[in-house]
Amino acid sequence: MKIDCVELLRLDMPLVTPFRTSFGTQTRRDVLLVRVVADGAEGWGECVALADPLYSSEYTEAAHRALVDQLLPRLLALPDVTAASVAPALAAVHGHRMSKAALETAVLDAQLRSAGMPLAEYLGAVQPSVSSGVSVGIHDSIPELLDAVDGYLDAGYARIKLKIEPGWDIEPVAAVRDRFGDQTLLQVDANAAYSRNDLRTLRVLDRFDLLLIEQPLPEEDIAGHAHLAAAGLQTPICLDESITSAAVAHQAITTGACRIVNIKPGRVGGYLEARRIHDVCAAAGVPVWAGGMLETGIGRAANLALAALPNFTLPSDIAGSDRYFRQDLTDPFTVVDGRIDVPAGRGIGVTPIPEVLAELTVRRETVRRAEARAAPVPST
Ligand code: NPQ
Ligand code: MG
Repeated sequence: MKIDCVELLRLDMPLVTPFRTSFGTQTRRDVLLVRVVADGAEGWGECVALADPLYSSEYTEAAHRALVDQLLPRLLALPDVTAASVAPALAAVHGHRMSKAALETAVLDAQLRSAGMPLAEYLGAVQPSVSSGVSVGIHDSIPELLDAVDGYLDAGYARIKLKIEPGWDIEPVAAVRDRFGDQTLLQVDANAAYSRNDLRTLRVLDRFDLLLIEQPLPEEDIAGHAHLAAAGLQTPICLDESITSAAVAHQAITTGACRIVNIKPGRVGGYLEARRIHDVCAAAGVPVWAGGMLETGIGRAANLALAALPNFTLPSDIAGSDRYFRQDLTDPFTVVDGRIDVPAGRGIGVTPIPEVLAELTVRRETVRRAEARAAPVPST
């Protein structure tokens, strides 16, 4: 394809309820969308970076700049672009995986819309719907947490994930087990809030038959996770922040750092690398599940396609639209009997609702082919 222009859109979306994790409380979503126009087709990608660099080093404003200053000039210099050519064209730029992922996804969406193929089919999906779990933030009190979990179980979610941090771990997990029983699928996510010295606390969590404990230690400390496992932590360790590529996933698995992998396409540079991680894990007998970054319907649609691959055997962090937004950007995704349907349309299968997009958009920037190259000296 020949890319005509790329549009970056910034949206400000209020969350239905504040979302507190070990790194802070979020009340709004600062969204960056990438829209690619190529050969008359359009494609959409959502950048999952947060407004501040608290989950990872990337953040929305930096992602926007990286796209305009570094990534788009490299991509638009190519005469012919396919999704497979995006990562190689951007490989010289270190990091910035969330920006790269958004751009690659938009190109892939445009390509698949032109070809008339759903993303799920392209990726190798084997299920028409995906098991939906919900991520439950840190609350001010145990009764408030139990009310929230009660509501999500009523809504049909197949699994509960509790966000934890030192001081909010054993008590909330014990309270949820006590109130909702041993049959509830339950796991925890620390977002790197613990240290190797916290083995004693983490071992207490072993008593609660958790599906997994997600990213207890810092992103860089992959060896520390292997150390925890070797020191006798029984609950499977799942890595999220640490897994930045298929090569890192392979290393983490072979060194005993994790027995389960959370896959977020944004974190690893796109859906093509995400599929490679799926394959590496499948070959090693390591189950995977789809993470979530409070995406709008645009990011959620693509995540659903990936989560329908065969080795996604644990419930996803892909919740219904109403978990996070009163008004989603696309037709809302809904949980029915604990599952969400994978979009069946071409490409990612959804587009923004024009009126909603117009209402939520706070900034837009268009980069055209000629502008993306070094500006030519005007001739007289
Ligand atoms: C995780 N997500 O698995 C992330 C991290 C996360 C669903 O738990 C605003 C936007 C706040 C995205 C907080 C879930 C967020 C965010 C946490 C993502 O670690
Ligand atoms: Mg996580």
